[in-house]
Amino acid sequence: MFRMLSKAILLATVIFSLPGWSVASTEVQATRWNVIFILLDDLGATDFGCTGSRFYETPHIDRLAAQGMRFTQGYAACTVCSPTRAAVMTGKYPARLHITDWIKGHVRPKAKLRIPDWTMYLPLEEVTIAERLRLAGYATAHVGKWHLGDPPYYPEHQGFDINIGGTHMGAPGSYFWPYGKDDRRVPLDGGQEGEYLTDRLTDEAIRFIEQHKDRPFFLYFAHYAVHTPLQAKPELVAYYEKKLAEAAAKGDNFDGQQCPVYAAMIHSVDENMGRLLECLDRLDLAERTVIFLTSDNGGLVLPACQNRPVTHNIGIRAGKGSAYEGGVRVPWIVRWPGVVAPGSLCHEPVISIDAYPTILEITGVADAEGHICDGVSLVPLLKQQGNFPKRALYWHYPHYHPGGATPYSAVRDGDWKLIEFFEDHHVELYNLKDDPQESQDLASQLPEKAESLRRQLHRWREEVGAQLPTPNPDYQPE
Ligand SMILES: [Ca+2]
Repeated sequence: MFRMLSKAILLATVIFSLPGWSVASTEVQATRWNVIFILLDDLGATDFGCTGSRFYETPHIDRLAAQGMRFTQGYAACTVCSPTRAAVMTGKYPARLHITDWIKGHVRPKAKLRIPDWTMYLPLEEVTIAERLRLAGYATAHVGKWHLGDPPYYPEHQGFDINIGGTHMGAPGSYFWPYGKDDRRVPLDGGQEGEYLTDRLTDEAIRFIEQHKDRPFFLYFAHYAVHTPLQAKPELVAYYEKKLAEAAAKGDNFDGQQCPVYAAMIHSVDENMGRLLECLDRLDLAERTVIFLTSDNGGLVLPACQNRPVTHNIGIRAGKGSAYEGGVRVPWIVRWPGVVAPGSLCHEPVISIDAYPTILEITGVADAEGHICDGVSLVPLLKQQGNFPKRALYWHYPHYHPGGATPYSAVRDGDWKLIEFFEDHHVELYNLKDDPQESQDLASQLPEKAESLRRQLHRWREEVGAQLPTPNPDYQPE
C-alpha cells in the first residue's frame, strides 16, 4: 500500500512540476498524507490501558497503539498547558518563546522569587505548523482547546481555516451543554440538554473530515478532557464506582488510580477515539492518515476528587505542576499506516517540540526560511532506521505552581536527569534507568556529573534566551 502511495506521490510530483500544473493539483493533493494531531489535556503517562492502567478502560486507544508505535519515554515540553501547546505549534522550546506558564499563570507576590515578565500569548510572527501546511494546500482545522492568548491570537489568526471551540480558556465552565457561562463558556452553538463536550468536539472533528475527505487536511484536535472540572456521564461514573468498589472488596486499589469520574472522562475520550477511527475507515481515509496522540502535561495528582487524587502516575514521581517525571511524562502514540510497524515500541525520549518537524517531514512540506526549530523529526524512529541524533531534552519553568513546583530548570541527557531549583540553587540528580521514581538524589555522590549537567543546562538557557526569576523585594517567608 505504502509503495503504491509513494509512486502516486512521485507521479503527482512530476505532474506538479510540469507547466499547467494547476490542472493536476487536485491529484497531487489527493495523494498526500492527512495529519490528525490529538492533544489531550492533563492526561497522565499511565492513564491508558496500553500504558499501564488497570482501572481506566481504553480499548480504542490501545488498538491505535497496537496499529502504530508507542513511545515509552514520551514527554511534554512543560508541566502545564499553554507552553506545551505553543511548543507543538512552533517546534520551539517554551523557554525560547518566553511562554513558560499556563495563561494567565499563577501569582505569588510574597514568594522568595519574582517571576519574569513572560509572554501570555503566541505572537502572530511565530510560524505555526498550521501556517506551513495551509500554505502547502492543506485544509486546516482547530477543534477544542487553544489556550494561547486572547482573541487577536486565536487559531483563525495562526494558520487554521476553522476554529471550533478554541478560546483563551484553559478549561470549560462545564463539560455539559451549554458548556459554562459567560467568559467560561466554550463557544459551541446548537447543542442540547445533556450533550457532552467530548462527544460534541468529536462530532465537529468528524464533520470537518467528511467535508475535506478529498483534499489533504490537518486536524489539530485538542480535547478539553481530561482537565478539571471533573464531570462525566452519570452511567459511566456509576460503572467505574462499581468497578472500584468490587476491586476494593478484594483489596485491590488499582495502583492508586481511584477516581470514578476521571475514569469516566477517559472512557468518553476513548469511545470518541473509536468514533474517529470508524469515520476514517468509513471514508477510506485510514490508509492515508497519520494520527498522533499525546498529552500536554502529566496527570493531576492533587486530591480534587472528593479528597482522593485525580489520578496516579504509576511508577513515576509526582504529577502536573512538578519538576519530576510525573509532571512531564505523557503518552506518545503515532499510527502511520504502511510505514510504522504495528505494535512497535520506541524507548528514545521524545517531546512536544518534535511534532512540528515530524509533521513537516511526513507531509513533505518545507519549513519557513530561517525558522528556528528546537525539535527533531521522529521519522527515523518511526521508520526504525536507527539514525536518530543524540540529544538532550530541557525544561524551564521559572514559576510557582499550586501543584508544588517552585521555579526550576531541568535537563535529561541519556539516563541522567538534573533539576536545578532557583530558590536556593540546589540541584538534584537522578538516573532514570536505575531509579525511574526519582527517589535517590545522586547530586552529592556524583558532584562532577551534576556539575557538568548544570553547566550544560546553563548553556542551553543562554542559547534559547530563557528568562530567569529574580529575588523578590516583597518576599515574606510564610
Ligand atoms: Ca494541561
